[in-house]
Order: sequence, then C-alpha cells, then structure tokens
Amino acid sequence: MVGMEKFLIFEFICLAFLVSFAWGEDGLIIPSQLEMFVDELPDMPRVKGYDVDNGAPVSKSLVIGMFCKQWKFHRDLPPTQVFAYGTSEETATVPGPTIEALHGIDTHVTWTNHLPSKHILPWDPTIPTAIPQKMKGIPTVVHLHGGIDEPESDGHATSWFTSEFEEQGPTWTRKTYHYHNLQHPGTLWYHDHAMGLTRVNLLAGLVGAYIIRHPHVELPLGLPSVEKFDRPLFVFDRSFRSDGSIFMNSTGNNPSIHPQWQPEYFGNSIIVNGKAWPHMIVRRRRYRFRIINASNARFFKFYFNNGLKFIHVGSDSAYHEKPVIVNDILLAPSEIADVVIDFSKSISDSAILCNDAPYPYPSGDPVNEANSKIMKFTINPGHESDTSKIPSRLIKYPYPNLPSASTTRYIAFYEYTSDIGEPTHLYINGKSFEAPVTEKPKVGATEIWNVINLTGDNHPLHIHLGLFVALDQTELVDVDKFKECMMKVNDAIKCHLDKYARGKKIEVPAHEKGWKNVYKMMPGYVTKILVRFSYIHSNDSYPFDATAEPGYVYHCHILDHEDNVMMRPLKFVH
Ligand SMILES: *[C@@H]1O[C@H](CO)[C@@H](O)[C@H](O)[C@H]1NC(C)=O
Ligand SMILES: *[C@@H]1O[C@H](CO)[C@@H](O)[C@H](O)[C@H]1NC(C)=O
Ligand SMILES: *[C@@H]1O[C@H](CO)[C@@H](O)[C@H](O)[C@H]1NC(C)=O
Ligand SMILES: CC(=O)N[C@H]1CO[C@H](CO)[C@@H](O)[C@@H]1O
Ligand SMILES: [Cu+2]
Repeated sequence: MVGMEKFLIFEFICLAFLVSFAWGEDGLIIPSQLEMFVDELPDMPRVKGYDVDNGAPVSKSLVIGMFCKQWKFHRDLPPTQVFAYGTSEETATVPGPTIEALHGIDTHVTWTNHLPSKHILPWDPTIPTAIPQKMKGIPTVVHLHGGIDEPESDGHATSWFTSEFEEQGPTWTRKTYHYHNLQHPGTLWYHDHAMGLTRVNLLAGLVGAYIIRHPHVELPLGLPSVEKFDRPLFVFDRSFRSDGSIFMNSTGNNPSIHPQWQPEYFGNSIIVNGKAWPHMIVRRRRYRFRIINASNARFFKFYFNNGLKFIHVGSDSAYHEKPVIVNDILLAPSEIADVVIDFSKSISDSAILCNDAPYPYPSGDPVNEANSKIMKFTINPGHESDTSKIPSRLIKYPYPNLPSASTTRYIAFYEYTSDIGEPTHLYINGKSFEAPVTEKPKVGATEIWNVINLTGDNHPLHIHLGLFVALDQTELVDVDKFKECMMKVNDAIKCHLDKYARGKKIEVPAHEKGWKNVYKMMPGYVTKILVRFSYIHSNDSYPFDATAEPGYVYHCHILDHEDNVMMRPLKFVH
C-alpha cells in the first residue's frame, strides 16, 4: 500500500508521536469516581434526509462535517476532546445527529472532514493503514452500516479523504454520497471505516444513527412512533484520564511487532448517547429503543434489574415477523436490537438496565460493578394513556429459499500469534486484505457461507450490501486436528470439514432468526448463513451498478480485528 521509504519516514514521525503520547498510566479515572445516573440521557439532534415540497417528500442534500471539539461525558469529568459529526461545529455531538430518511426518497450527503492533522488517540502505522502522503490530516471515510447502496457511496476502507478533501485514498471517487433508501425500513448507523483507523476514529466519536422509515407499512403496526417515544440508544465503553481525555493504551500487546495495536479495546465506563451511565425519566407507557452497540470489542447482555422484559421487534436493520419477548439480549459489536419496553408493566418506580456479558466474550472476565450497569430509567407515577400497541404480526419478508442458493463458500477465521503467544494479526481465509479478491458473487445471488471460526473469540461477521439469515451453528469435534490441517492446507473441503462438523448444534435464538447484517460466529463452530445480495422486501433489482469499483468489503466487526486485518474485498459480477 505504501512505498517502503515513505513508510519508514512515516514510522519515524509516528513513533515520535507515540512517544509524545506516552501518558502516565496512573492518571486514569476509575469508575467509582463517577457517580452513576446523574446525567440526563441526550436525544441526539435529528436531521431530516428529505425535504417537503407542497406536502410531498422530495430528496435532499445534506452536508455533515467531522469536527474536533470538546464533549462532556459526565458531570464530574472535565470536557473531553472528541471527533464529532454534525451539521456545524457548534451542533456536532457524540454520537452524531440521527439522520431520518424516508423509504423511496434519496438522501445525498457530502461528508466533510475538518479534523486537525494530529489524532487524539494513538494509532499504529505498522498495520495496513491509510497514510496520507503529505502526512497531513486524518483519513476518514463514512460507511452507512446496513445500507444497500452503490459501491462508490459505500465508504470503502481505501476511499478515504483528509481535511477539505486535500488528499484521497486510492479508491476515492466522490465527495457526495448517494443513499437510495429503497430498502426495507429499519435502523442503520453510519461510522468511520478508514483503513487501519476504524478502531481509533470510532473511539474518538465518529458514529451516528440513520433511520429509514416507511410510514405506509410501519404506521399500521401501531408501535410507538412519536420521536419522544422512539429513541436510538448508542451504547459503547470508554476509559478516561483524570484530565477528561479518552484513554487508549498506547503500548501494543506485541510492541516489537506492532507498537500500539492491541487485539481488543475495552473501556471501564459505559456510555449511552454520549453520557456515562445516564438516566432517563420515562412515562408509564411503551417506548421503542433502537439499541446500537458501537463498542469496539465489548459484548453486552442486557437485562433489567426489576424483571422488565424486552419486546424484540427487529434485529439489525429488519423487522421480525412476530414480536419476541425476551428477558435478556446479547448484543455483539455493531449489532442492533430494536425493542419496545413497556414501562407500565414495571413493578417499581425505577429500572436499571444491566449487563452481564463476560469480556472478551464468551470466555473472558466477568463484569464488575461498573460495567454491569448501563443506565437508569425513572418511571413517572400515574396512569398514562398510550395509544401505541404491540401487534401480533410485524412484517413478513419471504423466507430464504435454500435451493435457490447458487454458490457455497467456506470462510475461515484465523488468528496468528507471536513467540510470546500474543495475537499479532487476524486474517480471513489466511489472506491479507490486499490479496486478490476471492469472493465474487453475482448481483442478485443467494449464497450459502459456512463460516469456520478457528480462533478463541466470538467474531461478529458483517457483510456489506448483503443481508443474511443464520441457519445453524455446529460445533467442530476434534477441533485441533481440523485446525492443524487448515493451518497447512487452508481448504475446508480438503480438510474434510464434514467429518468434523458433527458436534453440538446451537439453535439460532428466535429474535435473531430474521434478516441480519451482523451475526456472532461462535469459536470452535461452523456457522451456516444464507446470504442474499438483493432486496429482501421486493424482487426489484438494485437501482445502481453493484459491480462498479471499488466494490465492497466483508469483515469482523470487532474494530480492532477489522483493522488488522480481518477484512476481505467483496466484488460483484453480472
Ligand atoms: C497497556 O498495555 C501493556 C501491554 O499489553 C500492558 O503491559 C499495560 O499494563 C497496559 N496498561 C494499562 C494501563 O492498561
Ligand atoms: C457491542 O459490539 C462489540 C463489537 O462490535 C461487541 O464486542 C460487544 O459485545 C457488543 N456489545 C453489546 C452489548 O452488544
Ligand atoms: C419474488 O419472486 C418469487 C418467485 O417468483 C416469489 O415467490 C416472491 O414472493 C417474490 N418476492 C416478493 C417480495 O415479491
Ligand atoms: C477450530 C478451533 O481452533 N477452534 C477453537 C475455537 O475457540 C475455542 C475457544 O473457545 C478453542 O478452544 C478452539 O480450539
Ligand atoms: Cu473478530
């Protein structure tokens, strides 16, 4: 990607930079220094992705910038320097504004970069990284997660650009992105996707929600739909220093190989809509929450301390056929749970949203006091009239047709370790990101992907453009023998996957059976998914050329893995 001599100069500058960033590790905030539930849950600014002309919605062009500014994460924490999306520097927030789009109405967004030349977090030039030749400016590029859009507007990792578009990555084509909004209604989110910088750019604050509404099919459902009662909840974890700055360890787990990169970022404070352990006063009625997990690596298992249940109406971007009532929800990074909570059923005047997922998931440390709590709801006493309802049927999309699958692929996840047994990098199918593209589906195709996890971690797989259904997960028996063969031969058929894939089967939970764009790939299992590269709600073909350059990608959504480099190109053919 980068010429060697350039790389060396750059490394030198960056190392100098890293040294200047070698903060004392002592000035860290410990969570007990921050009182819980003192800040009110913000609702991020809403920006309409359409205009109204003579009563009819028409397409709209937005300009959304990325700004370096101060943000208060907690009453008792000094302001924190962040990177924030917004229509202006004054209104920029973490997370950014919620873009409200309408089905069938195009939204055009010019994403502008106003970031300084120095990053606020330590990054690592030794992993494949977007590096501007003039060494000026922070590369950024915006991906709309869950969007069904043309390759030129998909935010390809190498289509990055720096401040004022001064420099551009090798596959950059345009300033203004075109979102067709022709897909099924649901919750999407936008976030940075620059090569090798995704983990730090998101940690710095570059995330925001994007909702596609289709009033004609959604209003008859009767779910809470007024803005006040239909709220995105962005959840992520961060650590802070006592001066308020975001703390990210600047020493890698293999510093002689990668000076900074670590396989997983975990923060000790839980942030919802930009506030640490916020609280929200709610009425005794139903609310819809679109819970977006924007952690780098933390999984969450949400439940209520007072037994309140979640009525799961959608998963990632798509509605379920029927609501599913659950006591807890396991959310992997970048997964979305679209739920209704009926506070009129609360037996107490407050409810604490809790978390008990070990980290790393599933085999890591148990949660502690600080990361076991997410936020608090205080429920106003008194009866509340509530005209919303939970319909018995939501939206039924045609179920995937197995025999229509034209191709079966085997996708294996590998982790490589150094002499000291510490992870150095992760690859999909044993291939670097630059290795020639191997996944070339036909536009409109349905395919079976067998995803084989040969690592100790649960990796949330995300495929751009396509949607998929998880069919089943089967444990691999004699996994060490299979892994040995795979490490040598890297071919699941030659290594007789069928002989090993005969252990325990894990049923996909009811609330995750629908169309998804991220799914958790269990360690030591082969997960079979059916992927569809077309709309799920209609047989219309895409209104754009999906075979155009620069194509798409698929990757693990643990951002620290994606950056180093659990990501592969995905190109379409006719
Ligand atoms: C930072 O990472 C290094 C290397 O893994 C580790 O030794 C050190 O304890 C970490 N520091 C903190 C504050 O977590
Ligand atoms: C959030 O997403 C991260 C990575 O994308 C994942 O590790 C974490 O478990 C998820 N947390 C929740 C609550 O879903
Ligand atoms: C798409 O076409 C198939 C086969 O012709 C049909 O069974 C299916 O219902 C159609 N789907 C939609 C959403 O119209
Ligand atoms: C095939 C393989 O290597 N599987 C690994 C998956 O992860 C588990 C840990 O959860 C390992 O024990 C397996 O060896
Ligand atoms: Cu991963």
